[in-house]
Amino acid sequence: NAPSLAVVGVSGAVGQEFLSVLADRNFPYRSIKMLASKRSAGKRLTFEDKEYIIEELTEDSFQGVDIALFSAGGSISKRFGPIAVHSGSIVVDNSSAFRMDDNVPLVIPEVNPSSMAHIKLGTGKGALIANPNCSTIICLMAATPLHQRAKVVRMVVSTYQAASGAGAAAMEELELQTREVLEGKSPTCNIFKQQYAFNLFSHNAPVMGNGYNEEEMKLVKETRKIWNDKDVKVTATCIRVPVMRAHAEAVNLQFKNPLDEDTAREILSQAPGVVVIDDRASNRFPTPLEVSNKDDVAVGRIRQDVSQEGNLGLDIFVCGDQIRKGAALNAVQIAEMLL
Ligand code: 2RA
Repeated sequence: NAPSLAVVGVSGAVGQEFLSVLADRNFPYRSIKMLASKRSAGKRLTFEDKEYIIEELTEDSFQGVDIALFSAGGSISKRFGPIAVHSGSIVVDNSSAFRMDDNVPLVIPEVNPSSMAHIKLGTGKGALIANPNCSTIICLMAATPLHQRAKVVRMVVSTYQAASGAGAAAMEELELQTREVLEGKSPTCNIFKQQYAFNLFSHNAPVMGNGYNEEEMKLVKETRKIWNDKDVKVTATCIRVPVMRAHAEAVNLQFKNPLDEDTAREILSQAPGVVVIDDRASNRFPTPLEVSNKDDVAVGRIRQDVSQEGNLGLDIFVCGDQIRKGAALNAVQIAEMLL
């Protein structure tokens, strides 16, 4: 029979999108718990014509819960993920807390479904499944079908990341700053200590000793884990841009075997969860606005890399909704694989 669900972090942007995606996809459930911090506990919300009261997340929240969708930050996942697993729940965690744990599958359903094949509902045995970082999901949705055909040996990614990746408050501040600047006022800078409207800046994740920020190293490490390929060379530059909820990424691929752009375009047009927007004549290519609130990742600017010989290089441009396929949709698709 249908599983019992819990949504942890239900008040956040991704938490709300979990509910939208569950409803859109008619995900079957016999019950659903809305869990959040003390601050949100007690508030009411309506989901699928039924009213719920948001409950405070506690160590007892997971009794009888079959699948728990988490998106409440790494510290909440670290503390309550294992408790939920111990209660017998299968946790799909959107935080980075467990992504690189050897015994935790890091899953994009269209890319590496077999990595979670050993995890079954109804055994009473809990488990942890990690949702990859949004920029990783969006990139690999397009890069993987090409990798499977011609084997990527090096990938260079430049991201143009939306405000939503920094949370609902960042989206609100971007809108506020935009109004303020247009009205000639000085911008309110609470989330990012610099002007965001009409500006762009290196991703706000902490910068590490090697000069990369954590967002860039997630792309490097998560790609290797998801592709199960410790040798693939990946480098990335992640930039925050004044766009609301969809990431854009320029991806350069170097292959072991030749891959021409027409074959690449054909592969991508058949790829699940991907739509090709690649109209050179009218200069029409993927844009963040066009993919916002949509499930599919859009890919275009598919062209041979002129710096590589013999069709061993390809450049593409990818856009995907950060909150949907970058987080909530991917997590719900993982949950669907458990049904
Ligand atoms: C960002 N990847 O876009 C992060 C969100 N988890 O900042």
